[in-house]
Amino acid sequence: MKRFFFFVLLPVFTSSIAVLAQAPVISFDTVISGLSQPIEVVHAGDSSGRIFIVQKGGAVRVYNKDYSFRRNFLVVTGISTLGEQGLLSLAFHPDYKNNGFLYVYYANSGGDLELARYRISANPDSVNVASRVILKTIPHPTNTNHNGGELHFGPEGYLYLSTGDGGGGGDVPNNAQNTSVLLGKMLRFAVDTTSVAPYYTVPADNPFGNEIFAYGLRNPFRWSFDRLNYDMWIGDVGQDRFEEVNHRRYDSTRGINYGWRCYEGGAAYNSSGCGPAANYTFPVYTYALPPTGGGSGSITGGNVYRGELYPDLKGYYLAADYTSGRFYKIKFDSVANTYDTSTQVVLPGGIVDFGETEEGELYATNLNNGRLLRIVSSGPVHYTFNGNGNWDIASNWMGNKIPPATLPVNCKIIIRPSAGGECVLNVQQTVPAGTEIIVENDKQFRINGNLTIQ
Ligand SMILES: [Ca+2]
Ligand SMILES: [Ca+2]
Repeated sequence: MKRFFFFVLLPVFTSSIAVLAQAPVISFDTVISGLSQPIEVVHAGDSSGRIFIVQKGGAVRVYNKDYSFRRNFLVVTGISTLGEQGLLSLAFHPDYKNNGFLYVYYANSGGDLELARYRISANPDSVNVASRVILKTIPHPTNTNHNGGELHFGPEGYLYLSTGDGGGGGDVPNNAQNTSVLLGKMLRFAVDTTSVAPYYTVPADNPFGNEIFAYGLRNPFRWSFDRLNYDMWIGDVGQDRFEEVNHRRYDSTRGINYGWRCYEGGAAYNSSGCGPAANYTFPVYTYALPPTGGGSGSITGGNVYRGELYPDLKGYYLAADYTSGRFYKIKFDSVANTYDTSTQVVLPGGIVDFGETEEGELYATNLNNGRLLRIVSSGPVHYTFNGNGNWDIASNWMGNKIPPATLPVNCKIIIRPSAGGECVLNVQQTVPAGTEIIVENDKQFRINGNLTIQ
């Protein structure tokens, strides 16, 4: 998110990116439009299926699983939206369903970085704005850029937050390497240990006795946990030469130094005060800025696809360049410890976040054209029906994808009736010979209509 508002042409830098994997071709379905600078998409993990869209200006909008608008969920006030500032992230407490706590991260009216907690009101679609408490304010003087950041809860219930290095260029104060400054870091907070201000404590095994969990980051604007295994994937926005993707397994991330400003990607940047290269953890993937063909500017780190609709896409980490619209599809082989990467341009650019729904389907937000986009794969589709109800109601299907009247080949239909009750399907459906129809949970379903096997 380095270059929202301007574009700099640099000399062409030739890279040698090997294209190794036959990744599925991806495209977008626009599912919600007319948003105002949507900067993040998240879910509440409360089995409601609702989709929450965070807008840079401070509003959070809540939608039903079928993309119909419910209402404005929250407006965060007292923020600055200059340049890269604004409301940047929202995370729901893992036990949100019971305690109603949610956390937001933004630049406050003075430009400092702030982590705050709210609580839901009696209306499940409306936050009690008077409930706001500030957990942490991190001084971020001088510059409006490089704020980070994204919030996620880890498997141990701690809250993780990525912060930018303080901005400008070159990290002149050397914040990212300074383990007593909270800029240019992955931070970690224990939020369930106290009910009094500041509503968190430092986890006992944080490596430096403060909120820092890992360091040496420049602008880790977007990052994620792999929902399968909590591997940490960080997109770190580079200076002038390289954008980078960092990946560590969950149990090998604490205390890691990701290198900035000693290194930009794998290349030395400013060696003043730096130790030997072995002290630093280098990215698993970098791309030159701009690559041949031109136009890259800022990486938006994404997620590993763990959804069910597109079996060929499973296990791929997706990231995108904000400026070029170039997507990076990285498949990590945990046995060989290798990373196969392929690229694809999906225009227009403007992607500032990837996020999952509760069921694990992957979405992206486009800051510039105000859209929520569902990631679509060219590979086979597994249409999965959940619960009980009508075949032709989109929200009964995983990813809101109803099988088309005539299915393409190589698809599966998975019927997953919920426990109890009879699954009745009102259906007019023609399926090619050889299509697998799988009924799970040892249940039966009854068809009203025509299910024609060709
Ligand atoms: Ca780095
Ligand atoms: Ca995200």
